[in-house]
Amino acid sequence: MPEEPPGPTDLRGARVLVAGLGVTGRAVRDVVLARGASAITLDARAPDADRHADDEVDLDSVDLVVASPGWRPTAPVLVAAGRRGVPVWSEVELAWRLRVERARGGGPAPWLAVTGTNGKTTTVGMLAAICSAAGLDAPAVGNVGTPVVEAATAPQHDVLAVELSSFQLHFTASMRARAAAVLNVAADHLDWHGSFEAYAAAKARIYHGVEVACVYDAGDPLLEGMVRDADVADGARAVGVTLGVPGPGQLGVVDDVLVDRAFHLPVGHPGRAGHAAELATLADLAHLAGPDGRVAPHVVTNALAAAALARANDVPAAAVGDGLRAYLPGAHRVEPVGRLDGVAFVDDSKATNAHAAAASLAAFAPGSVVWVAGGLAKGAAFDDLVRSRSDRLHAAVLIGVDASPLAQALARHAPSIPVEVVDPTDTGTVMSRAVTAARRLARPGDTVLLAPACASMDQFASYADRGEAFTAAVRGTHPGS
Ligand code: UMA
Repeated sequence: MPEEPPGPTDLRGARVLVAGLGVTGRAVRDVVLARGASAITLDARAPDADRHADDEVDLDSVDLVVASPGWRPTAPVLVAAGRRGVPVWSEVELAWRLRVERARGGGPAPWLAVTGTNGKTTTVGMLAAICSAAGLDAPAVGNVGTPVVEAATAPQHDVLAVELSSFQLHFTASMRARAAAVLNVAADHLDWHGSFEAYAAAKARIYHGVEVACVYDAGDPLLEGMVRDADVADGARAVGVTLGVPGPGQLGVVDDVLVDRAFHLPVGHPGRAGHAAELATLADLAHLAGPDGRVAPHVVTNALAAAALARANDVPAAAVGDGLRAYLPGAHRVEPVGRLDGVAFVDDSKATNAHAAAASLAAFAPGSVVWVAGGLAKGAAFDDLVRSRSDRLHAAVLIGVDASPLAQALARHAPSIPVEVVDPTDTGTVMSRAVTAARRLARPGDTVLLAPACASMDQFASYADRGEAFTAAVRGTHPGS
């Protein structure tokens, strides 16, 4: 089993440095104070933080650092803490250690954990809906928005559907999920992690100590290797999901039916090999179909992963279809936001990396997309994305501080399409100028698609803020439009 990191779990009297005072840091501060610790908050920008620069912190009077996900491991205060032997935990590590008994009894709520470059928010949403359909109090928490530490210290929950980013996993060591899934791993956040290998290693941490099932895409050798190498509890199983007919021990699809050959009968049952449980049909996902009326393959994979995690927590098969029908995706995920002069406008601001933008572009007809892209590139390259999706593009409008890697990829792999670069200097009007440029380039029948392939933080507070600016510009409600 993975080693527990050193540090106090009983926080009474502990002096905790809370690095970051955003959504995570505020929850961390409240919880540690409630547990009898003292807290010093450090944030370069939040005006109400106790300290605003690393050198204002006296590490001699700190027993524990809890780092928000946006903090890179190379931040000087984290490096200095590590050097002095002061433990550095993620908020997820803290949450795991402070879990409380469930009100309904039976120990703390188990965690069903999901990571992956793309699809994790959808998957925890589906998972929470499936568990709720089975009568469980099962919130979707973590990277999706609610800090894990808030949910883990609230006794009313029966099970937690936990979305974990690679940032959150980096400083997490003692978590042992009941079941965990890595959906996919594509290059992202390389500026934070330093390399693809380090990013993948952070994702693989989710499997450490898993009790019941490590869920993975059966067609992905990288994920299969992660599962093979994971140090799990005795009896934990590897459960692959596939869009094809599932093998023994897998979940998959047979004739439009999502079926379970992993959890349908106990291991060792004589009828196990010859049977499967029906979980749901593709019709249960019809409300999630893309603009072309098809349910995209990655949506089915997400549903299978969510089903596998729920089934690992003994959720009955019938709840899967009920939950999937009840699941509604959040805003800013391939969301149609308006139509002007025969041109559709679609907000997929949640496509914050090349992999997600590729999935988004694939849903549109060839030559029909005016692509609004750009932002903070996070060290990524866009050649594969543009090469594989150039057939979808009619034109491109580039926003953000990192326009040049995208512009170069377009010049190399889609030289004939017109590209307009929006001057990034006036942040307040960037989206209305982008929408104006896109309208000029679009022909009736085209779609203006915001699928930036980049993070939003260069010019917006979040991907949601970026999507809202796009919607406001389309609807003419933006002050700059
Ligand atoms: N800060 C510093 N110095 C630093 C870095 C940050 O002072 O070196 C400060 C910032 O001024 C800010 C605070 O730290 O006030 C922000 O902390 P944060 O960036 O960790 O953000 P939170 O508000 O705590 O939100 C985080 C997640 N953000 C990131 O991972 C960047 C949220 O995910 C998550 O919903 C929330 O915790 C609750 O778990 C957002 C995200 O963009 C949606 N996630 C990435 C993604 O999905 O791709 C990983």
